[in-house]
Amino acid sequence: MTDVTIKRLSAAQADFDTALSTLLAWEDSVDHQVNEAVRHILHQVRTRGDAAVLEFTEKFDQVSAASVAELEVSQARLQEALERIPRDQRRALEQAADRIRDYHQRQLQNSWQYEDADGTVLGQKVTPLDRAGLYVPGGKAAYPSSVLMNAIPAKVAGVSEVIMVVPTPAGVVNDMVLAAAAIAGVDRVFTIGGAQAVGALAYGTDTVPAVDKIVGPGNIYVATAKREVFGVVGIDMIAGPSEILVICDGKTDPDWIAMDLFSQAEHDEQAQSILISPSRDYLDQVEASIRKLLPTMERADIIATSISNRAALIEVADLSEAAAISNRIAPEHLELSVEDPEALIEEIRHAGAIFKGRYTAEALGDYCAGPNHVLPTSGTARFSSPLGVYDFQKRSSIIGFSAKGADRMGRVASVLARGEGLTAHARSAEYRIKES
Ligand code: HSO
Ligand code: ZN
Repeated sequence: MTDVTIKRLSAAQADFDTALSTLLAWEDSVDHQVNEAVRHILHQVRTRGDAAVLEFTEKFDQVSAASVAELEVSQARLQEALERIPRDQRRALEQAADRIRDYHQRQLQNSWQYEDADGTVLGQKVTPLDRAGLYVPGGKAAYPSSVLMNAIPAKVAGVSEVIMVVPTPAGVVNDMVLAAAAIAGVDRVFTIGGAQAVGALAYGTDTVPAVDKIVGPGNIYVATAKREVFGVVGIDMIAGPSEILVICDGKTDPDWIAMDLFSQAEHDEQAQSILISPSRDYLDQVEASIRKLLPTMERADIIATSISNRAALIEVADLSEAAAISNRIAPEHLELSVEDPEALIEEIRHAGAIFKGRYTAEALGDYCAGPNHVLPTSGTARFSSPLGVYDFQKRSSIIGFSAKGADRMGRVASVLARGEGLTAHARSAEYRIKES
C-alpha cells in the first residue's frame, strides 16, 4: 500500500495566505557545482568545437564516434522509425500533429504597414528565424509529444532549418521520438545531449550549425546551459515542474478529478496538483478517490511523493473565491470543471492554459487538442504565454518618409537632437528640410 498524505486548506482559516505561500514555494535551486561544470563544457565546445562534443558525448552518454557527422541521424532513418513504430502510434502522432498544425497556423502574424497624412509609410515586417534548435531529453524523459509541440510551431512560422538534438545514453534511440521528428518536419537530428549539445547549437561547430534560438525541456545541466548561452542565442522559457489546478463545483465524478490530479503528479516528485471546491463533502470524496486509485497506478511512487509534497485540497466559500485564489497561483494548467465555465472564465486572469468544462481533461491538451503544451509554470503565467508561432517570428520596423514627412518630422528631430547635444543627428535631419 502506497502511503500518501493529502494537505487540506480552507480559505477561511486565519493563516490561509501564509499557508498558500508555503504551498507554492518552489526553489529553482542554483547549484554552483553545476554552474561550474556547465561553464567548463560550454567553453570547451566554443573553443574546440566537434572534438569537445565528441569527448563529452563519450564521457556522459557512453557513446563513442569518430566524428560528430557519425552522430547525425539521416532523414531515411527517421522515415524508418516512422514505419517501424506500431500503426496506432503512428496514426495518433499524425492526428495530433494535424491538430497542432491547424491550431498554430492561426497564430501566424503578418507584416503590416500604414500611411500617415504626409504619405510617410510605417509598419512592421515579420520574418521567421533562420534556424531553431530543439532540445529533446533522452531516455525515460523523452516525450514524442514534446517534439511535435516544439517543432511544429517553428515550421509553421517558416523557420528554414529546425535542428534537433537528443542524447542517446548508451546508444539507445527512442523510435517514437524519431518518428515524431519525421512527422513534424525536423530538418536535421544529432544524437548529442547535455550542455555540450546546447553549446554546439549556440556557437556552432564544423558539423552542427549555429542556431538563432534554442527551445525544449531538459535537466538541470541543459537548463543552466540555456541560461548561460542566452544572449548569443534566444531561448524559450525555462520550465519548472508541471502543475494542475482544478476548480470544481462538486458535480464531476470524483474519480475523474483524482485522475486529472494524478496526470500531472506522475510527471515528477515536484509536480503540483491542487483542487479547489466550495464543497467540503466533495473534497472528501476526491480524497477518497485518490486513496482508492493510487494503488492502481503504474507510477504510484512518483504520484504519492508529488501529492504528499505539493498537493492540496482547498475549500472556498464560492467559485469567485476559487477564481481569485487561482489568479494568485497563476497555474500552468487550469481546469474549470463546473456547470458554467463560460461565466467563471470571465474572472480568470492568469493561467497558461484553461480547460473548460467537465469533459476537458488536461491530458487531452498535453497531446492532441491542438494548443501547445509548453506553458508558463511557477506563476510565470502572470507575464508570459504558451510557446507559439510568435516565438519563432521576429519583427523589423519599417519607416519610409515622404519629402513632406521628412520636412515636418525633420524639424521635430532637429530640436530633440540639439537638445541632446547630438549635432550630426540634427544636421542629418535638417538636410532634408525644405528651405522656405
Ligand atoms: N504536461 C506536460 C507535457 C506532457 N504531458 C508531455 C505528457 N507528455 C507539460 O506540463
Ligand atoms: Zn503532462
